[in-house]
Amino acid sequence: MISEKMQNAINEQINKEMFSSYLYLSMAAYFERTGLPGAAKWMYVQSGEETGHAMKFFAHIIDRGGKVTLAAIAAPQIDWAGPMAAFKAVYEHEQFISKSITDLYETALVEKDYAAQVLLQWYINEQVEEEKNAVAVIDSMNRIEAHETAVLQLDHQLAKRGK
Ligand code: OFO
Repeated sequence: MISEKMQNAINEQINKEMFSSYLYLSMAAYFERTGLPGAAKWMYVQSGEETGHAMKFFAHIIDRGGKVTLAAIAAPQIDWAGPMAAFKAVYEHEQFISKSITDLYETALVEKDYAAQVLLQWYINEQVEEEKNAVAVIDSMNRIEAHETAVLQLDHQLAKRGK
């Protein structure tokens, strides 16, 4: 059985993961609107991953006989100053999520919740990947600067994201 404290903390994280999914879906719409379908594809894939993250926590609470409590998902931003601003926002958001995951891990340590600790180790690794992916796109964009053709080439590359 999961403690109430751990359960509540995971429920809050489910909301953050669902918000992440919503945020990246909003970015996908932004990229569709601004003619960068490859970047939109990247965001659709990312949005789907975030729903998966939420569902992994969801299943954990259920498996341990706890109560999943879904809260309202805040409205995400709908416009960005450009592709670089959007991907920088991804990186900032992922840093925020990484901090949130390590806070959850601290709670699992205090609660002596070993099952949650094992689950959270997966998320700690995943956050390394999430931050790395955002930084990789920002780095490519930094090299491109204002060359429109190169932006379109990068967009073509982003369209190849499988998962
Ligand atoms: Fe769920 O990792 Fe991104 O937000």
